[in-house]
Amino acid sequence: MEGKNFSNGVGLDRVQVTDAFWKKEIGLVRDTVIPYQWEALNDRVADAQPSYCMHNFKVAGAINQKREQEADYVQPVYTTNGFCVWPEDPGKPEQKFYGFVFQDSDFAKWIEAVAYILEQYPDPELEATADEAIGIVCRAQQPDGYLDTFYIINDISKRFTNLRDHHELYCLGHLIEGAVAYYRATGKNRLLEAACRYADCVAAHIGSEEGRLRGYPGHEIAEMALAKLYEVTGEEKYRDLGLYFVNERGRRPYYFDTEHPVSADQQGELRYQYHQAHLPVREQSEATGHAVRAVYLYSGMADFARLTSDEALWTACEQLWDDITQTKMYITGGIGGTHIGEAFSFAYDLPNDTAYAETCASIGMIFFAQRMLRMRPDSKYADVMERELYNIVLGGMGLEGTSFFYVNPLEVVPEACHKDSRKEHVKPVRQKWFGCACCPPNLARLISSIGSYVFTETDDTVFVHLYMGVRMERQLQSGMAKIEIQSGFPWNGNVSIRVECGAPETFTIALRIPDWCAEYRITGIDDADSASREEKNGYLYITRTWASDTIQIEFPMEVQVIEADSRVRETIGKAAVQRGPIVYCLEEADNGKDLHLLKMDGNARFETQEQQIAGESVITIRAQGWRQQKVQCQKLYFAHTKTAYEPVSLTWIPYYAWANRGEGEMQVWTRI
Ligand code: FUB
Ligand code: ZN
Repeated sequence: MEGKNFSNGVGLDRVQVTDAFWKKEIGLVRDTVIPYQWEALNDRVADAQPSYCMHNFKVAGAINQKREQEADYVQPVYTTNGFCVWPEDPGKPEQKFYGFVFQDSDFAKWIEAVAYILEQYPDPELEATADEAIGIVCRAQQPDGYLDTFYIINDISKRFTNLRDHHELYCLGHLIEGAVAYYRATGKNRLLEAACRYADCVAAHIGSEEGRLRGYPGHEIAEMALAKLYEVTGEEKYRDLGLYFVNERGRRPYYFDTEHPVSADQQGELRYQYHQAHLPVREQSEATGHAVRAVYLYSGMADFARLTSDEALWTACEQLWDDITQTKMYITGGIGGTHIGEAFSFAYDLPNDTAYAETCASIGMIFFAQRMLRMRPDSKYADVMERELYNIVLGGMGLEGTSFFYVNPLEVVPEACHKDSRKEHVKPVRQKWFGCACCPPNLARLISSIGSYVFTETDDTVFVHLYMGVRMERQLQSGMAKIEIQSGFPWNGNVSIRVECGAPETFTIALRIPDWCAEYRITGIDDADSASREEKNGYLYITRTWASDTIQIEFPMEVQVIEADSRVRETIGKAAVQRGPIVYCLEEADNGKDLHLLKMDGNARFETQEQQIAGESVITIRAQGWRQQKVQCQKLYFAHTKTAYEPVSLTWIPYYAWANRGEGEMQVWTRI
């Protein structure tokens, strides 16, 4: 692999977010989302679907305690289909497991977000709540390290019998991610030890050694989590377990068939695609199946490609990346064209009104992009990272921080969501919480750690992938250098970078040139001082001797009218509006009902203006367009005559800000 000069991440211990836009988002996570989610995990949010997450840990802990006290204690055994919401009063049967089988992961994602916040904003009260929660979780752990409340409560003898569906390894993965983050933030290792013990327990039961189950996770994430655990502990056993999971997937005979014998008519390989288990991973080049699972797997593959310098694994990752971004990704960055299996559809099948585009899947794309960037800095990865961030990630949460989208459509007609069961998954307004609440805490952990996505670095180069106000420190031979970025993103493309070195030193700063920017301007570097500049793979490399210098870059943010490849049937004859990293949409609140009757003019004068949406200042776009006039006709069908239009003013708002003014129509793609 190209010189193997891989980059390192630059974590929150060295990056401080100073950006007004992102500080507000992080503040929302700290002050609103985290406390709200803690209430949700404890089932204290009125009118929201209960989580039962902490309830389950408490029950599992009590069962543990009882076992210790009564040697002949008999565990409760319940019939379950894996998604057990019990019909009885949830207040009474304390010893039962409630909710989805992966409910434990809600805690893990919450504690991860808490950790990122504590790393940036020490808060003894929040830390005490977190420690208390960790105590509840750790009390549920079995003597041999097993830690999944579903089986601890229901029937521990059945653990590891349904790796395909029962998410024990998914919960392990999230637990590791949360535990590593908490350890890094606080130095406390109680949860990290619990995660290591659970990983050890899994390794004792699953693997290629004689007598172990040759299984792998039905829902990926343990792969990338184990890579992280290896990097933080230095324990090769965690690297080996993660790599085993990656290598085992797709091997024949299919492991899942040993768990779930299939009838002859079910033998097709299609069903393995759901789990990305249809082929050994190095032979995969098309993204298939459940979109979140897929991108979590690809992120783990990228980790192991880097950790083991595995060229074939890298090539597969790159092909999968290109397949997604060139044929299966919405303009918003959403992935997963069909709600059936929450999955990728076939190439170019990107319906707007039935899109799945799960929030978690876009977060997974950011993980994937970050890992690809560490191996080979190419702006194609960071461009997508930015697209995901400013559109799906921000849009996944209400501007107030207490309502969320799971599915992120590009076109909504509320009546259709209410009356058409094919669109049941599409919600016209954000929800307070979900029974299956994977997305909200995923958003919290991503937004709170956003500073760690800005840079990667090698010995001689600092790569800037995202533009936001940050301060970063970098060790040089002569001491610490400070790099400070100020940026007007996402509303204007003015960026200034100040470098302060103790003594002059030569190194490279590589700046991403965003894909939406045709021409940029750079000032502040004196060309005569032999600054070497080179554009490579979408980055401007500036190599010079830095002392105390400031450079200014301007990436002009023009309004762009975007068309899709003609193979995307859903968008033929339509266009979308984008400005800088922000994709725009039309909403009923500004443009009236029946958005499908509106038509835009690609050559119109697009004017930008600042506008308040639900108390938040955003830049909106206006242009002259038309509204098709209704034909007053008795019949459903009639002979075509000239279509009549009336001129109207069209107003686009940032996609991320939609559905903050009540229920109404929305569309990203408009007739042109
Ligand atoms: O299966 C766990 C999570 O729930 C998945 O990542 C989501 O897609 C949802 O199915
Ligand atoms: Zn989700």
